[in-house]
Amino acid sequence: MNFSTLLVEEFDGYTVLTLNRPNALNALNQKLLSELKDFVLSFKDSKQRALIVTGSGEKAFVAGADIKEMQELTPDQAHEMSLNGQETFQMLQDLPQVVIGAVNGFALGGGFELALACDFLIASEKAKFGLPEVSLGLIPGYGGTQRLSRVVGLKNASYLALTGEMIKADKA
Ligand code: DAK
Repeated sequence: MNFSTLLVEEFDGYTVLTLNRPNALNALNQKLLSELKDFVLSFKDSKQRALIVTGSGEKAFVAGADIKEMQELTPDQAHEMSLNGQETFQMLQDLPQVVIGAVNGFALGGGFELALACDFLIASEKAKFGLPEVSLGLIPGYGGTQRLSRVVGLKNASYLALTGEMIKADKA
C-alpha cells in the first residue's frame, strides 16, 4: 500500500509505523486518519506480531488533531471526522497484535488519545503529554476522556483535561 502521510517499515515479526507529517508536527488531518484506518485494516490480518507507532521528526509524536483543517470543516464534515477518528483508534486498540506507542516528543490532544489506544507506551525524555482541547473550546473527542481515566484514574484524568496542562515524560 502506498501512503503519503505514513511510513511503514517491516522487520522480522514487527512493523514500525511512523506518522509522517513532520512540518505539521504529525497533526492528524483527514488524509492521515483515513490512511491510518486503511493501514490498521490491512495490518490486522498480517503475520506480524507487534506494531510500533511513532512520529517523524525530532519534536513530535503527534501534536493533536490538525487545527488548521478543523477550522474549515462544516458541521457534517466535523461529525464525520469525529466518527472516523473514534473508529480508527478503536480498531487500533482492538488489533490482535501488541501495539507499542514510541512517544518521541509532543503527544497532545488527539495525539495523546492515539497513544492511549496503544497497549503500552515507551516515552523518550523529550516526550510531553497534554490535552489542550479545553483551551480551544473542545473536548478530547477521540476517546481520551475514557481511556485516560482508566489508566490514571478519574481525578488525574480530570485534572489534565480541565487544565490543559502539559506534563513531561518523567511525571507521566
Ligand atoms: N495542527 C496543525 N498544525 C500544527 C499543529 C496542529 N495541531 N501543531 C503544530 N502545527 C504546525 C504549526 O502550525 C507549525 O506550522 P508552520 O507555522 O511552520 O507552518 C509547525 O507545526 C511547527 O509548530 P510550532 O512552530 O508551533 O512548533 P513549536 O515547537 O513552537 O510548538 C507546540 C510546538 C506543539 C507546543 C505547538 O505547535 C502547539 O501548541 N501546537 C498545537 C497543539 C494543539 O493545540 N493541538 C490540538 C489539540 S486539540 C473531537 C475529536 C478530536 C479532537 C477534539 C474533538 N470530537 C470528536 C468532538 C481533538 C482535538 C485536538 O487534538
